[in-house]
Amino acid sequence: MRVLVTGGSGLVGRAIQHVVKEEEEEEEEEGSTAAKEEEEWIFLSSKDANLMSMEETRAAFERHRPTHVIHLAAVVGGLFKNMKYNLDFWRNNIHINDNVLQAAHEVGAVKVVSCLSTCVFPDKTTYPIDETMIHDGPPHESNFGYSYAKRMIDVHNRAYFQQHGRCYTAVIPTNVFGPHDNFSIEDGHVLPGLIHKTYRAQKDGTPLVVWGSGAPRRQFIYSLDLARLFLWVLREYPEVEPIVLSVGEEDEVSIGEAADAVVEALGFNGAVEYDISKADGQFKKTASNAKLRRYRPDFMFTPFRQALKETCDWFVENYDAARK
Ligand code: NAP
Ligand code: GFB
Repeated sequence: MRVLVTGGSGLVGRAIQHVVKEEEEEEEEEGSTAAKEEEEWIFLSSKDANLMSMEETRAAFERHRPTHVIHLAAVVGGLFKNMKYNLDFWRNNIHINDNVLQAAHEVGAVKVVSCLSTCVFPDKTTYPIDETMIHDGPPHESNFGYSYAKRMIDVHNRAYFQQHGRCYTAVIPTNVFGPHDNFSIEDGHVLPGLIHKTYRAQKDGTPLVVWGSGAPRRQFIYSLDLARLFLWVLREYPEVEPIVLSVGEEDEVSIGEAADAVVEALGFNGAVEYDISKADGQFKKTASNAKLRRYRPDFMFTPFRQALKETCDWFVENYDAARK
């Protein structure tokens, strides 16, 4: 089993690297080498190949000839970057996904696990959202470029199965956070953005400014939990149909509650203000993890506050090197 991970240098890719290494160390301690001998892992970054180019994508896949692929590479960003660049999100991601899936097929990869996102679901919907509802109506207008490009992966997967019998599938994670995230205030997601802003506010003695009303609600998944679930999907999940990877509906928090948790994790003691001139984005995208629970009833998610504390500690310790 030779596993090629596209986007291996990003938030989720680094988490998968961490979990694979952890597993190898555990096996070494137990004196077993079974999985190490069975699995070879290759992590790609954009420096190895620009996956927007079919030529470079094909060359990378021919060089490594993976039997299995985890496809993470994407143009990714938080609400505010999505609102500015819907065209780029659409075009670049469509090209990357088409190139990667076709190159995987050409070298005979038997399984590909790609990555969607709960923002691909319809904006006007009933809750909780589940895997059967991906194509039921337009996504939220703030990120329609990214969302439609991601939805098309599901079309690719069903067509590769129908025409070629390939088991190319996708996972649908909720908002992800963790070490090695993109902590850019302008372009990143809410948690890394708030962590960076709180760190700076503490240093400068200024208020923390949370964007929007704080009312929208999100389910957050820790990148290391997501990485563990990714490995299970790669090794064991048998379906072409996608699967939501999410904490429970009861673990959804408001942006205001998430900001309070960041303040607590970083021990910030200044004022917290809300800038309601900034967009709120989609109000919520509450997803059901019932399908995941049918397969993995005992999977333990890291408690949100513990995962957030670990992420904040990582950011403080790696401030100079962190992406921001
Ligand atoms: P990330 O940290 O921004 O990482 C993106 C990865 O894609 C990096 O490894 C980057 O390589 C690579 N990449 C971007 N453009 C590329 C190109 N043209 N050619 C080759 N590689 C390219 O993103 P992430 O948060 O880990 O996201 C991973 C996956 O999870 C994505 O498919 C994303 O849509 C999905 N997802 C993320 C979230 C979230 O909240 N973050 C939520 C749901 C789903 P470099 O490091 O070299 O730039
Ligand atoms: O993570 P985020 O940017 O994206 O969160 P989405 C946006 C929510 O957090 C909005 C509020 O309600 C914002 O008003 N917010 C508060 C902030 N302070 C901040 C801040 O400092 N930075 C940011 N970014 N937001 C994204 C999609 O949606 O979800 C992407 O646009 C992607 O395509 C991702 O799929 C998972 O959850 O709204």
